[in-house]
Amino acid sequence: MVIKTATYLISSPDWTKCPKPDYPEYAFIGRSNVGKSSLINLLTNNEKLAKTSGTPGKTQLINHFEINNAWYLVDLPGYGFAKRSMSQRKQWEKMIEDYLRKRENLMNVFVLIDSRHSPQKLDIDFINQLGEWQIPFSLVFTKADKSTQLEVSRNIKSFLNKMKESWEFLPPHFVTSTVKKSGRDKILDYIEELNVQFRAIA
Ligand SMILES: Nc1nc2c(ncn2[C@@H]2O[C@H](COP(=O)(O)OP(=O)(O)OP(=O)(O)O)[C@@H](O)[C@H]2O)c(=O)[nH]1
Ligand SMILES: [Mg+2]
Repeated sequence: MVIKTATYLISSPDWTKCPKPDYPEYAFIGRSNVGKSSLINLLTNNEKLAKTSGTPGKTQLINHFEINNAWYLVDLPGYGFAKRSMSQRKQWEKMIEDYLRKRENLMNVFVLIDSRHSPQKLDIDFINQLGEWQIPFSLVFTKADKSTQLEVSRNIKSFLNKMKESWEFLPPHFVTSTVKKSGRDKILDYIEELNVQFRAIA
């Protein structure tokens, strides 16, 4: 898929303030600092579109971007950010749960996982929660440039093995690096397929 236009639309404190759900939508979520905003910039070929930072907790609201006047990308604040108070964490949970469960045009959630680490409980718990809510998702293993290929494939394998303990079918997965600019085409092709499905059911 060719990205012709990518524009920032709005940052919303909750799902009721989001744009009209008339386009298929794709949200990016994962641990703080895993690279959600950077991945959105890689996909859209625009390094300045979503705000990134070396310090976790940069993205705070539900950020909508409109692509090709046809679909939405959504940048979400990350989970597992240690410097948040309990009440901020509860607020995050409510905002995210409501958005994920109520957003009717949400076609897929991309859950980002840092490819440098072995399976983390926080990520597995979040994925199991998505399962309970029956929200379609796929996995993106990020920062593949930061370790060897062998290490990355080992971590992916053990993550998928961990998932097999509670999942009968495994979701699609992608591997990305914003430094090597890799993984972009496969994700965009996948989105394109889902856009076609959205048009068929709309
Ligand atoms: N080497 C490398 N660094 C990356 C990659 N993706 C992201 N980063 C870096 O990781 C840091 C965090 O990136 P962000 O895109 O801001 O992460 P985020 O998940 O949006 O973080 P929050 O909004 O705080 O939840 C930045 O310093 C990025 O430059 C990657 O593929 N490779
Ligand atoms: Mg961010």
